[in-house]
Amino acid sequence: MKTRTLFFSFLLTGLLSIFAVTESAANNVQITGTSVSGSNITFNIAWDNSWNANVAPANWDAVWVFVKFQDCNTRLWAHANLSTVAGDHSAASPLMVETVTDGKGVFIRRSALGGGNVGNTQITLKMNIGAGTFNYKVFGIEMVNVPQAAFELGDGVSSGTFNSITINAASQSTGLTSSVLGGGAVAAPATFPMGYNSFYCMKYEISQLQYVEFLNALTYDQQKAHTFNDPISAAGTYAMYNGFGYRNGVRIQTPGNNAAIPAIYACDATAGVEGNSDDGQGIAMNGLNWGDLIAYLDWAALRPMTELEYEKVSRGTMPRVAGEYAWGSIDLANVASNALTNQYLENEYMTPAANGRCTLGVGTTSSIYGSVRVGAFATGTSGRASSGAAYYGAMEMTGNVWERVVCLSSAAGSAFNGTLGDGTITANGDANQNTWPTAAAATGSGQRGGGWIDGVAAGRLSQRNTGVDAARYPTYGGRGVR
Ligand SMILES: [Ca+2]
Ligand SMILES: [Ca+2]
Ligand SMILES: [Ca+2]
Repeated sequence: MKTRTLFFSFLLTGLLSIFAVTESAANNVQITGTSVSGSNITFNIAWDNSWNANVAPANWDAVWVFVKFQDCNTRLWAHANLSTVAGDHSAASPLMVETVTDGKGVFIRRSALGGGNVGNTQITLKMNIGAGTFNYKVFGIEMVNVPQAAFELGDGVSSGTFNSITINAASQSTGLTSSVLGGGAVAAPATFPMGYNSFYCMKYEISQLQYVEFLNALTYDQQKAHTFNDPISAAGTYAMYNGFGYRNGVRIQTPGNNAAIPAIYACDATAGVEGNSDDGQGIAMNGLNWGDLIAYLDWAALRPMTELEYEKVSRGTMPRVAGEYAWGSIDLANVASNALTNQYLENEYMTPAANGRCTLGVGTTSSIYGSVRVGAFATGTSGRASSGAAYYGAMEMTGNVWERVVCLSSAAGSAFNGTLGDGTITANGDANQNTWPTAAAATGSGQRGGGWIDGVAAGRLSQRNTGVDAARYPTYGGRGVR
């Protein structure tokens, strides 16, 4: 699997007729040239190293695209529903628009077998929103397709592992008992997403730029719920920590006004001027608690993954290997110190090029004491083991920041039925989707894959960490699925 990312930190604002359109880039997705005509929104999309393959893993990548619109009077952002009729949208070659039944976004992907960079390609989407004067913003998140397939669960040796069983169509349709699952798990009913059915998984952990874009679409109260320091704090205050910590450069560019006007956040890892090329836009967001993660996922109309889905995304259809990491082997070259080149830049990368590169076991004396750029191990020529890629092309499923998962540790976890986020969070900033483990208690959530400070065993594909933790912690981040 070849994946390589470049990051573009531009933020352009254009005035088109009465519409203000903000354009953004998340990871290396570039969305430019946005215009609105009636209910149609047109833009160009580009991203690097896209694929649609009929050889193993026989999947494709895609960009989950959703649109937010801001009422010019109330200044509140809302989620735009898109037409669920494929023929209402259009995409120039080589792309196609894949609609979803809830209309909360679309997947943009290659329409035919092929691979390589996708240059600026025009997309037009039909929105279903009422009349009014609005600003618009188009968001894009890179995803990998995870096809429907049976897969092996558990590795026989790792701490807390499930039993060595196969998850197949029958497992999903009938459920699994506690004794079949093993590992002290509670039973999984047929409604619990087990990873057998197809879904999409974010290619990368949530980046600092993506979190900034999320914060900047919230109200003051919602921002307050998802940052450590209040949005009213002075310009230059870091959002998640007191001071610059753990390579997290998200900070306040313009302070909010007490419970009325939200703050404006920016990436500024190299402190001084916000939004420069060396401001860590692509570094994995850290310091998130469960509530922060699921609010982001609800807002983006995604959902959290289950711990069984975590193993499917990572192992794919390959046979289990005792003690394996997300790249399917026990090769390990954890980057512990002083091997990070182009720090905070869009091409921050790790050396040397050995198999099993990952961000685990970073010590307190390291010059890298925090998460690194998502995709930092991948190059144009790297393979699965050298880039640390999971089977279907997702990156950093081992290490960097922990993957937060819905866990079969309690009834609160097994009740999860895969309800998708709907693009809207509460006035207080909470995710509010049926059966999701709640933000405050986090009961039913767990952690997979290890974080940058953890020992290497934590990165094992089948090691289960079922302890409930609702706190913000410097190695906590995450990603979503749909
Ligand atoms: Ca800067
Ligand atoms: Ca990770
Ligand atoms: Ca919601």
